[in-house]
Amino acid sequence: MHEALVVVDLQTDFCPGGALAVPGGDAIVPLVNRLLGDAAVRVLTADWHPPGHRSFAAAHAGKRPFDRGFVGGVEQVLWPEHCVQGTDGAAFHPRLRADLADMILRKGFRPGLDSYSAFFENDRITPTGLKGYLTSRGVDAVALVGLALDVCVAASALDAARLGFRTRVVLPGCRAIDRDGSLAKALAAMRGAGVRLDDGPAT
Ligand code: VGL
Ligand code: ZN
Repeated sequence: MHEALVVVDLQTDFCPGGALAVPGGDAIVPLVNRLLGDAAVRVLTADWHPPGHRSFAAAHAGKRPFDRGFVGGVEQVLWPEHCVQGTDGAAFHPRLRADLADMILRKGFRPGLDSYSAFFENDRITPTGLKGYLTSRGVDAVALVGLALDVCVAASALDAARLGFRTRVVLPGCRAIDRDGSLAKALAAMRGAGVRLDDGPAT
């Protein structure tokens, strides 16, 4: 059985200068490339929203980015417009070795529903297909890196653990948005779910 490396949303809009920049988001690229080179199964995910997606604050009258609102019946943060399908901001970071990917999984493409996890949409029911892909590749363990640690990486890790994959998050390969204590909360949730928080390879 194999471990898959899942690189979450390492896209231009989540890096400094992007529409929903994660502090230091681009600093993880060299380590992520190194891990990709060594991984048995290599998956990249991409946040991939249609214009006017309901997770954008601009799609809700009177709401501003980082206010809370309802998207597909789910209460969540409303975001600045980001990762719009086909735009430069939705492209992978230019130095990410996307050529090494076995599989590229797009998520968040349903106009009225958001998708943090690489495994399920935010309704917690609609699958992305990743579980089937990994299982059919003989994967029983998942290592995660990417952006943002406290949003999509954490949601993906929690689902991976819940689905029965041995799951670790390689912390130096991640960066967080960390608003209102979201990072501490995400780390506690992952620990509680049996996700290993890995300090990464010795440099
Ligand atoms: C993400 C906020 C909105 C992420 C995606 O990839 O962590 N965060 N959409
Ligand atoms: Zn998004």
